[in-house]
Amino acid sequence: MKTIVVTGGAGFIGSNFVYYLLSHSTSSRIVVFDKLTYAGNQRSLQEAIETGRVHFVQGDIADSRQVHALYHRFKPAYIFNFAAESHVDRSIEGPEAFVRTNVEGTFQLLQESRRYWMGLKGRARVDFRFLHVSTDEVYGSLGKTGSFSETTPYAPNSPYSATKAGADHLVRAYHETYGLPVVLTNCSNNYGPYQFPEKLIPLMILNALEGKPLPVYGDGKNVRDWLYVEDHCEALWKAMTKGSPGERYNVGGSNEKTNLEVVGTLCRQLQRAYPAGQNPALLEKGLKDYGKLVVFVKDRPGHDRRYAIDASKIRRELGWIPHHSFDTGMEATVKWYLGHLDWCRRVQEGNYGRQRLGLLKK
Ligand code: NAD
Ligand code: TDX
Repeated sequence: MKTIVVTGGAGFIGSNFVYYLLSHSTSSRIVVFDKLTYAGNQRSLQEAIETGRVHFVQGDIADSRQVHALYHRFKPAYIFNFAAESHVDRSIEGPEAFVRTNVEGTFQLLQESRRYWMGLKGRARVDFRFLHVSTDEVYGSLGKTGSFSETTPYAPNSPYSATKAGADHLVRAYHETYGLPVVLTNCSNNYGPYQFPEKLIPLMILNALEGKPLPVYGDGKNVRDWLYVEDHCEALWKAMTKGSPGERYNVGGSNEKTNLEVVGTLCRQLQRAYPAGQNPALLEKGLKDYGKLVVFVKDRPGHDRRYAIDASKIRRELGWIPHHSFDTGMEATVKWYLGHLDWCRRVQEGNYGRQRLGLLKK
């Protein structure tokens, strides 16, 4: 039985990936290694752990002893590295944690992967892979046209994307220098179940339900290329099992939307699922339309204007295609949040109050 290690598996994409593995890799043992920061929550894995196929270990990827113990104990065939500090706004206020986890943490995983892989023999050595989950933000910001391909030069603009870029360079170097069988993926914005409510879509859904302002940064015309998280999970599994060592794959949904369009879509979806006219929080304010809650607020410092991914390589070489349109994905997402308000309350409790993050203090 293959053991698959999922670092950061208690976070948004990691937990979705664990559920994906449970249904698509039915004979593997899954080990989640997660520090459980504010963004990680074992609650997100509750049903997965109940299957008996998922083993949870609390630990820090930047701690070499813990990482060594992880490899020694579980002898993984595959490592998926999702663990990261992931919120751009928080990286503006406190970049240190981003350097430690995203750069140093990835470095410690690579060091241990190399040591461990060198000690493997036969088939186990040939099959071993380290897949590093990265982002389109490493490529910087686009103008009105064009898209990021695998050969676009890096130009990260936030401390978050700079630390992700640093990690990507290390991953690449461990292949070039030591031959470590790594695969690198750079994906666009994900949305779906279990996303921590500091990110645009869940924040807007929860604020709207509570009749709170929907804070749109700047003019709301920044563009992101949205991908439903399950489609990302499928791309990662394909990249691991069919991709070639040393290769990089860009992943994106070709769903470019301005932030205002995203907020408009989710307000319409909410209106269908729970009309504002029946929501006491909106009735109290005399509002019959969630869209009336939109407010324009001070822009994010260094706010990237537009991201767009050219995913033709992974489509062509690995046969990956996204299955969710933006409308079906958003409908599923709104439904999920409406059905999981208890999860939302518990992950925020004592941790985060949906306050504005990432403004520079004078
Ligand atoms: P997230 O913030 O929801 O989850 C991150 C997880 O990593 C949490 O469970 C957290 O506890 C854990 N973690 C943090 N520091 C750790 C450490 N030092 N050791 C072990 N675990 C640690 O993030 P996400 O949105 O699920 O993103 C997962 C990965 O995908 C990240 O690497 C991110 O850069 C990348 N990515 C995210 C998106 C997106 O839209 N969310 C898009 C492209 C790529
Ligand atoms: O309250 C808000 N208002 C607003 O207008 C928030 C939280 C965000 N925004 C804007 C900023 C961005 O243009 O919405 C857009 C999306 O913001 P985030 O959800 O913070 O995502 P983004 O900065 O695009 O980064 C995300 O996608 C790439 C993930 O958080 C990263 O981890 C991933 O690498």
